[in-house]
Amino acid sequence: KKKAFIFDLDGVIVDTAKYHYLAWKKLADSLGITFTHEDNELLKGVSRVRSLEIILGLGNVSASEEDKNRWLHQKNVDYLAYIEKMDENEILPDVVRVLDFLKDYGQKIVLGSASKNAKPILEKAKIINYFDAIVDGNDVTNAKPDPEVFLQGAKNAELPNEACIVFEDSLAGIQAANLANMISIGIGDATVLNEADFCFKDFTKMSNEFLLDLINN
Ligand code: B16
Ligand code: MG
Repeated sequence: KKKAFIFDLDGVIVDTAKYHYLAWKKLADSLGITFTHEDNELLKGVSRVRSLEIILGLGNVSASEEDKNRWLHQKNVDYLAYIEKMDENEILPDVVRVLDFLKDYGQKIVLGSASKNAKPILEKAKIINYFDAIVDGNDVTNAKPDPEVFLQGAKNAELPNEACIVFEDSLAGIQAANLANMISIGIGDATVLNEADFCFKDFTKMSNEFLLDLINN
């Protein structure tokens, strides 16, 4: 059967969370806000604007719109400097095996990411050509757990929501997939992603037989 497999980007295809962290950390330091790796977990799958609000909240800092916009801009400039050097070596293990398998079976491959930098990242990783549709932070107004990004993905793939399978590393993303009536597959820690229909530590743990079951059922 024809299904659409919707991939989140950060944490599913590539590990850009470390670069987001470094860029946010620089800003937090400059504002005298303590920002740890643990705090960074709160930002996974969360939009850029919302991430800044969370960080300012950690330090009880209030700021004008003008300051916030300047900081958002600077964070992105710093983040872009990190991803500038990215290449296909940063694709997470077995992602390409899964993409190839799905392509071989004639399945649709879609990106559903909150990032406004998704396209350049897919280009640098040299996998943009796998995607039949790309929906990212530039296309949606409502952030996950709102299902907008995945609903738009299904629409662009011209398939009903029930024929979509979502791979996500954030709980907000799993909730968004569930709200969209799609099959939700967590990539990461099953105790965190406890609302997912299925969960795998990473793609190396996901067999071709499992993928075939998703295609056929
Ligand atoms: P940008 P995903 C999300 O990507 C990240 O997980 C999140 O940490 C980030 O703040 C967000 O993209 C926005 O990214 O600043 O590049 O627009 O996991 O939905 O692929
Ligand atoms: Mg993610």
